[in-house]
Amino acid sequence: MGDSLKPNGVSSNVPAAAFPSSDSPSEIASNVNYHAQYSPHFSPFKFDSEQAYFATAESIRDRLLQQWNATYLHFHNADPKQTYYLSMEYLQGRALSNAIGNLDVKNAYAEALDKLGHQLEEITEQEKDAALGNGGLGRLASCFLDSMATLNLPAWGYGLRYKYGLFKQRITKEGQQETAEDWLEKFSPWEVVRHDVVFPVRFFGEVQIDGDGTRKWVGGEVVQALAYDVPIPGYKTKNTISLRLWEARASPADFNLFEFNEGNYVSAAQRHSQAEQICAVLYPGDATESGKLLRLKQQFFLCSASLQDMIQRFKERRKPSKTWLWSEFPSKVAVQLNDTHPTLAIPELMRLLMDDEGLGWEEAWDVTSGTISYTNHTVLPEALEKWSQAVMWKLLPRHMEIIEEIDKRFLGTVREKFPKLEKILPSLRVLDTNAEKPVVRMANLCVVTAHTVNGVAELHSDILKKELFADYLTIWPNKFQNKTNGITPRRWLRFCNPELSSLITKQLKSDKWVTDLDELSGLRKVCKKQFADDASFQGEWAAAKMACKKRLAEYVKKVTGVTIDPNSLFDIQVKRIHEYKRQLLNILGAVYRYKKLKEMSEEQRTTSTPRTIMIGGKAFATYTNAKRIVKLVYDVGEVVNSDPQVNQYLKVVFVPNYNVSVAEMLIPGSELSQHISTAGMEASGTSNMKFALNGCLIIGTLDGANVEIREEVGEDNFFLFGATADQVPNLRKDRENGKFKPDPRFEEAKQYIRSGAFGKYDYSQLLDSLEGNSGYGRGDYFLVGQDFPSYLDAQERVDKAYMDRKKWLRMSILSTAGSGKFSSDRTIAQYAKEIWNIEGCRVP
Ligand code: B1N
Repeated sequence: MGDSLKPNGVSSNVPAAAFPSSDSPSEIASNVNYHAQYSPHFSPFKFDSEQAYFATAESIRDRLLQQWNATYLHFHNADPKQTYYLSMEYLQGRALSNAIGNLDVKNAYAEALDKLGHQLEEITEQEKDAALGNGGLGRLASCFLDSMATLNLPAWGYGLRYKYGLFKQRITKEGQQETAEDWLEKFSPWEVVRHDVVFPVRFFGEVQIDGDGTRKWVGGEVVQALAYDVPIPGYKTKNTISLRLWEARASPADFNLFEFNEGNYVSAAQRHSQAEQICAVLYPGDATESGKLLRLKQQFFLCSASLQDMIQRFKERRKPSKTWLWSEFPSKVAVQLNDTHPTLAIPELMRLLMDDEGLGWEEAWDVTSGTISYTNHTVLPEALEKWSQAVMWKLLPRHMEIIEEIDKRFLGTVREKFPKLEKILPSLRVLDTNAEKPVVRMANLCVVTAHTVNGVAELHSDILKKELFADYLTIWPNKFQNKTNGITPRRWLRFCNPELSSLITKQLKSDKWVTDLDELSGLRKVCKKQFADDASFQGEWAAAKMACKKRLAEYVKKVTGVTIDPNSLFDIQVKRIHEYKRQLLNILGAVYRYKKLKEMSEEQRTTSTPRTIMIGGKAFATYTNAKRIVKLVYDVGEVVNSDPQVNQYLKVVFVPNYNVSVAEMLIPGSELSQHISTAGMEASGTSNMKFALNGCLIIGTLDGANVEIREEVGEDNFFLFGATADQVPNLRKDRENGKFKPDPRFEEAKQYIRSGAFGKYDYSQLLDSLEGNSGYGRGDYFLVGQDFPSYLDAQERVDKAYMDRKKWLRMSILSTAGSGKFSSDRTIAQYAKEIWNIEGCRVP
């Protein structure tokens, strides 16, 4: 204080220096100070938290840039086989805290910022989440990038640079309201635009046939794809890989200066704004699709730009020898399709190889199928992408020719080699020509082309083999694999839960678990008989959890105004709102609990287990029932939380705007989490893994990765309920035949809502979906009523277990101890070995 104003706003006597020569806090402070002054983004003389965030991010970026360039050069010279992960979604969350953690400079930066009058935590919270994804599928892609970098794999991600990411959610009395998420509002310090990396991407036009019969795609409109690279640092390694995000730019020639000069400003810029619309918004659906032309354009834009880039790099790295063959391509390049969203990579690679590089069909086909592999993430029929052939002929005429040829050749081969399949051939084909509106089935195109197809959890992969893709198994018995999903232990334990991390490291006498998560099984020792009384470890475990719960309680207070008691059981369900995920089962359970608490005497109540139920997640803007569920949770919370008879024993909170950063706050503070989808419908789930890793117990169905989590943590440490996947079809039939007898408790809970106990809003349409035998939006397709009694029974077991503090802590420790399998390092190592055939390439 008392200093005169300085242009960088820093009021201390820290000098400004461009490159820190060591990790000492004073050198780092000088470097941050340098950026505050010489990379200005704000008016001078200011150094508030926001300015400090940008300057700190730029200081970290300097370090990343050095490692990043070194990694690029190393890969270029070593020329290993490289994987390219193609995904329409990445849910990166915040980058600063993650980079500081991966670079292992947290203490140094905390001290440096302290010298500059700031707190590291308050600075990292300035960052907006990069939310270029909807949910699990996008977050998986981001966890995979972290693991690829940490395992030193030569692998890159490709995606789109959406201007607006996933919408921001506000909760009011009316329910959910969406507003645009302008994550680039004040620019992102993490992206580097590569003005030299630009590729043309064509849409529409027609196929021109030359005299020699060669075909070329010409005309239409051409949009430029410009590369923005985001550095992805590995944990305690120099390797820093790239997430390359494409942005759509119009060609300068598209600006009609003549029209502009005539005063027709809007039409002069029309082609410009059309081009730029391609990357304007993330498609906000999760597990549901709709045939939007713009979405198809986005998909093709990603595929075409990425493949052109890969081919250019392949050629560049081969230039010195001058003798190389296209047949070598699959031994240098692996392309992984994250669901069917980037399926157009298949016909686009065929086109580039045949029309631009002059390969014949057979040769191009071998290269394409040898390069591409496909991951399926859902069996929900409405989420299986199908594109209208008519739309495709218009937008991508050459690709439709190629798809027709793939379909034709597939038919020919099957008829020749598997004549017995003739009857079912129509369902196996890529083209669905019988439908009123002929479509291309993207999943079938992937299965027919890719050398490997995988599901994302054992149960899901079994369902793919037994149901969705069963008939392909005769043709390709070895094509189908399982790769159980995983999560990065860095973001999801080491960084988001420092209290528990330190305790684990202390107990295991090493932090090796951060890169070898199976090491956590060492914690089981403290739960063995001879350690059973290790009250001190249990006490420390409880203290770590309590610290996280208190932090979470403060957060909940800040964003909702609701006071929650850190001594109550923190019970959380956070994920996209969807009927198959059954948030409705959760809230009906809460309603039943509330009603019973009200009916109890004061004294009876004191024996019940106090609970705080937190629910969060975004509903697709046009998904009416999902939005009604959000409102119902809010309305129940309004009544319960202000009921003085009950609110010491029960709170119900809707946590707004669930995203990666909010998850980092919620998960460490959780004690019970709900993963309660109708069996067979959730392909894997990944938050279940994050919760278990943080010592949170799961109440769940035998669905997705729950099955494997239960195996790993032990069945005594998992609150299981509900029908199994193989029972579901018959249970649905029973319902249709009027054989289902609802439990009175289920009727009571629904009736209580219908009676208006939670306000005037008419919930009959939502509740009607749980009634009747069949019919659209009726007949309880997701079997909430069927599973309700066993759900309540499981909840009773939870209440009892929580009362036995030692037992609960033991279960919590065993949960973390059994989570080793769910590291994305394990998942990615399996992809690398069993699908991509790539090896580590560590920067020396
Ligand atoms: O992918 C996750 C799984 O853990 C989840 O169980 C699964 O539901 C999720 C269309 C999807 N499947 N399909 C999608 C996303 C966006 C979109 O437009 C479908 N998301 C999943 C990771 O494997």
